[in-house]
Amino acid sequence: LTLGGELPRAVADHEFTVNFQPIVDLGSGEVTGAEALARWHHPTHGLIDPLRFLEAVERSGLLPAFAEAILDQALTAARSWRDAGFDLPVSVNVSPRSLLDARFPGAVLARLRAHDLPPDRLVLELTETLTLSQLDVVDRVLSRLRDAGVRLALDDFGTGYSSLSLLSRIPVHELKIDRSFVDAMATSTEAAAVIRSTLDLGRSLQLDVVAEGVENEPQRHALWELGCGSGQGHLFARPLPAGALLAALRRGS
Ligand code: G
Ligand code: G
Ligand code: NA
Repeated sequence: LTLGGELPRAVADHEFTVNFQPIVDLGSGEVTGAEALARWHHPTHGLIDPLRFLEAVERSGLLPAFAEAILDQALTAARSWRDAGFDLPVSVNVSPRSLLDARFPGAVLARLRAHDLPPDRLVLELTETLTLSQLDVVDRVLSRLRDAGVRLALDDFGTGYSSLSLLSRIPVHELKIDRSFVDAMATSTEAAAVIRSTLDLGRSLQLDVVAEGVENEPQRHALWELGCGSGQGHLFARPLPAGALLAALRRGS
């Protein structure tokens, strides 16, 4: 990737934007939240997906500035929905490296105060790529956020090597079932078993469970029958700009 050299300009010129994918109640279809997904509006390459630039951002010294820009846009959106009468929590993806940065919790809590939002309106989505040797630092960072009332989710649950040991070390409020399992659940006994086990775990530990990548009605129905209350995916909506999501909320769709 040769885009790395352009990152300072991209941050300075606010070329990073965020789209929001609704999270819905799988029974009623009601929107119960939204996940912020970063995009790079590159002046000549157009819209670039995070998978093509996140690694470069994480390797650069610009991760704190990037993360703060994304968080700020996510909270601006949550504030605007709340002001319009839709009090939805917003979920923001966090790079593992941010969790090793002792300044991260303070920065997050300062942004919440700046937008005058209660901490429980923010869900931080963590991935399982954290290594156990880093857990002491990560634990301190996350405890500060959790104690302040910020909600934590384990993303792509079931795909990592350490899902269960991670869960025992880092208490979270929510598990997100990786879309690979939803995609395969109709044809793979193993995928369906992972989903059932995750839902059991969620019930035992009183965690919310959200299914990702729900693309069709049979998947929605099967998940609902298994006791999965929430989901997101193309069946409901693709990631949308904040204003378009608000318009959809106002239409009631
Ligand atoms: O929306 P899309 O399919 O392009 O997202 C690809 C991946 O990038 C997703 O797995 C998502 O978790 C990750 N991602 C999207 N936005 C952000 C972000 O703001 N920060 C981090 N760290 N990851 C993100
Ligand atoms: O796991 P994570 O939250 O990082 O993944 C979010 C990614 O999944 C985003 O890139 C988003 O665009 C993508 N996505 C969202 N809904 C669907 C879907 O229904 N099907 C597929 N294939 N991808 C989806
Ligand atoms: Na995510």
